[in-house]
Amino acid sequence: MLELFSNTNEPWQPKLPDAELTYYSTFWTKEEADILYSKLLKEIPWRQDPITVFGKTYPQPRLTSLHSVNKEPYSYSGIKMNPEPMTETLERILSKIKTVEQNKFTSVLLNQYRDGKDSNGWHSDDEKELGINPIIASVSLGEERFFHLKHKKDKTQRLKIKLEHGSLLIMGGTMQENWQHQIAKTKREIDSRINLTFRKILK
Ligand SMILES: O=C(O)CCC(=O)C(=O)O
Ligand SMILES: [Mn+2]
Repeated sequence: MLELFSNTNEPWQPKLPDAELTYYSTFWTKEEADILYSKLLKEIPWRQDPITVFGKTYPQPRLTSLHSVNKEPYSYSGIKMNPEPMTETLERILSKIKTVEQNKFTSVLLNQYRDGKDSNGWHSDDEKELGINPIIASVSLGEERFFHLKHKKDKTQRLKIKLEHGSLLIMGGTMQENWQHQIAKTKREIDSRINLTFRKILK
């Protein structure tokens, strides 16, 4: 009887130095996540911007889109993104996140990894527009990919988390100051994945 009523969506909170992480593996059911995935694939004005890293410019290895409740731009890797408005689907996702995290998110950056060749290199979400110790809520839909994490100073501290379809990962504390993360390329034949990171972008 007890098992019948046990909460299968208890968050997982790994004990990490200098970071706070909370992972909900099935924040959305498979059915809900399937709907959100296909809506976003169709509705979002996906684009591929050129990025400049170490003086060289090439197409970003994934598609992106920025949406916001305000007009504040967001800059990273030499790209300045001006936001699109929020959509009904994005509002619906955000209102469910608010049931567990009351941070006043203003914006969401979406990534579409079309296949295993698409990736997101080592970085921290530490742009000045995010302020200190930002809280970032990261939603995963579609193909599972590994989220790699490494501590900036203590090289013994590394981990990878499989980000499942319909999952929610909340990054907080001093995580962006002390850790980097990436989505590495993979040679596996895989389908596409959509990631949404809700952020509070300050003026
Ligand atoms: O795709 C992910 O899970 C991470 C995305 C990310 O780190 C970012 O957009 O800053
Ligand atoms: Mn990031």
